[in-house]
Amino acid sequence: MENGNAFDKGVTMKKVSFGTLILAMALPAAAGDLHGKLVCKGAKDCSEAVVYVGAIAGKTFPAPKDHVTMDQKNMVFVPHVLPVLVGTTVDFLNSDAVLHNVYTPAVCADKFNLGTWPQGQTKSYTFTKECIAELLCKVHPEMQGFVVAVPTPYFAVAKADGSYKIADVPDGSYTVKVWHPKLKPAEKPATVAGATEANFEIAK
Ligand SMILES: [Cu+2]
Repeated sequence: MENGNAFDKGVTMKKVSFGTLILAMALPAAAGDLHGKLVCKGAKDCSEAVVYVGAIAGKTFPAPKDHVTMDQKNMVFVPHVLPVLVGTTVDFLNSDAVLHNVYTPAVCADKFNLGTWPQGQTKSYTFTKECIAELLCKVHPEMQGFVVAVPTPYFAVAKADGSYKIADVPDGSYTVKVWHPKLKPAEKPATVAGATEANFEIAK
């Protein structure tokens, strides 16, 4: 009996190894940087633009375990525009000695009102839906920021000059979208095969 079991185990292990090898050969990890240049007509520059891959049919991404921080420092939201994958928890840190009162009018973020909290502490909100959440402060009307919750982990904020790069996008056909707080959103299909370029012009 014991010998028989040992023999079976040996055979099984060989099969698993062989199967894994075939799988690894059949699925080459083909991916590339999706990159390009935006022209942001009517805006100061492109530094507030978010470029991202739209929802992929039949594909979901697990909620990230790591939280992302949005700071309130020297009376501004830092970063001003924060793209995250849907499911991400954002920790709103108050780095100022004054009290802020962070809230959003966005229905897709439950119109959250986090209230006020002391310097050095955080309050959190988990973005469970695709959402553009404008962040405001009831105490300081000049404060404004954005959390942009997107359906894929493939996103980037453009540089002021409009250049952007989204690293390691798996090969495939996608809809690439651009959002800017002051300009009309845009989108276009793009087939990623290795390093791929997609350029956009957005305007008011
Ligand atoms: Cu404030």
